[in-house]
Amino acid sequence: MADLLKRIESKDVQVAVVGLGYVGLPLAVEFARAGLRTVGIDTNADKVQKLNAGKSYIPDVAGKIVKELVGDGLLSATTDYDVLEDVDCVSVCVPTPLRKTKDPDISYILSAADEIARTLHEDMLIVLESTTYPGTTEEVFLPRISSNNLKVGEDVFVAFSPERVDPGNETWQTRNTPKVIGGVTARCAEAAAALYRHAVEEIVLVSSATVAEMVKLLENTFRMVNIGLVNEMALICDRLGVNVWEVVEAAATKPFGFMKFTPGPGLGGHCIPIDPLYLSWKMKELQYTARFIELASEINANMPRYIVGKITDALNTHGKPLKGSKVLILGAAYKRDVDDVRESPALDIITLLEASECDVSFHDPHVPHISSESWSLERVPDLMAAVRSVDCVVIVTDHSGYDWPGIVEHASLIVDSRNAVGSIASDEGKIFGL
Ligand code: SAJ
Repeated sequence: MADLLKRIESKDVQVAVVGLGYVGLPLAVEFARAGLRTVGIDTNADKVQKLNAGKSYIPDVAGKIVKELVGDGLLSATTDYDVLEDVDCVSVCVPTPLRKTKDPDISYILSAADEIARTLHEDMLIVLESTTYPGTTEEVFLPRISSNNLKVGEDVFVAFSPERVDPGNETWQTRNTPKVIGGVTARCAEAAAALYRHAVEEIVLVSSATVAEMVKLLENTFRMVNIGLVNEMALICDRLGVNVWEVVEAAATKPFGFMKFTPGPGLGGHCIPIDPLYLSWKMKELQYTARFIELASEINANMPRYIVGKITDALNTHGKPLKGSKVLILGAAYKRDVDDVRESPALDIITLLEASECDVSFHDPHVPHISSESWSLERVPDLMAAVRSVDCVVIVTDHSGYDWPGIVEHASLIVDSRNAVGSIASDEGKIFGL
């Protein structure tokens, strides 16, 4: 341990990051920028090739920095896990999706653990970053990587440190976002903290890996439940004939005891809709029902259907049935100014519209193509021509690149599931808000 700690502090270690996605690539870059020789491992040969060519494929990571670090020999990538035989510290940043049954899928964690087990050696630090249910690190990951002759806390060191990446956030990035770390033992935490101090400005040590796993789940459950609450307020305000956006904006003037969340077409991304379900799934094993999580998940999951109801009502005011009407969806990504469509409510809205034999098209400045099991769409090539030609324009994601005044002027009917148009247009009867 003393030797590893000394080598970490003097940067005389080889670091690896497994999983070069929106979490792993920024982390690998920060380790390399700190002067640590860092190798990224990913099963996607295309990502590996791009990184070794000095290119970034993650919008939040500047290609210029990747090029410099690769050129300086501080950063490289490979698909070959054998490199772990010469690696001292490895961070695991692989996806943790849900299965179709809504159960956790930790298969990526397990396959990374198997590769680490195969290459495990003395004085190795392993940090799991992937969001997962409480107990994974100590009950699943640790036994999977352990070997009989290497004792955790003495010969090998294991910790959990949740990723806190907010894609597209230009203020809070990997280096300046406080990093929570919980070790399987105190010495594990000490080793992980020594490593991460090179990459992040603030370390927050907690007493165990399970506490660290729970910290992340509280963070994301907090968001899911509050988004579910404000979406339910939207349903309530709709029945009262009150503008929910006006209510939210006015409530947000309270300088204490309130945090603003905004209603929307549903809950997208590969984190917020998913991570809390890891917790509710685990609690079922312990005969406990996490009711807030299940209720919020249900409300958020039903928002696309509510939006389709609004589209139906709007077309009805123009004497048009949903069937056969032309509807243009603006913004397919799951949130503003990103190119990611995972769990995007836009896909659910399109699926529902397609089921009603509506003629659906879409535009998104960041997304050229979208598909699901039953349909596949290319982005319309001429946005304003499409806006003029359709029966209804539906705003799902209000990307900052759109010319909202121009769209409002030329659209015959608009359903706004975000507040972009609401903040611009005053033309009653043409715009249906959430
Ligand atoms: N959304 C609303 N209303 C809101 C806020 C968000 O409808 O008031 C929707 C968004 O449109 C999006 C979804 O919820 O579809 C998720 O939004 P998000 O802002 O949480 O976006 P993510 O999932 O990219 O990023 C989050 C991080 N976001 C913030 O902290 C602001 C954070 O929760 C996690 O660090 C990250 O996921 C993660 O990786 O867990």
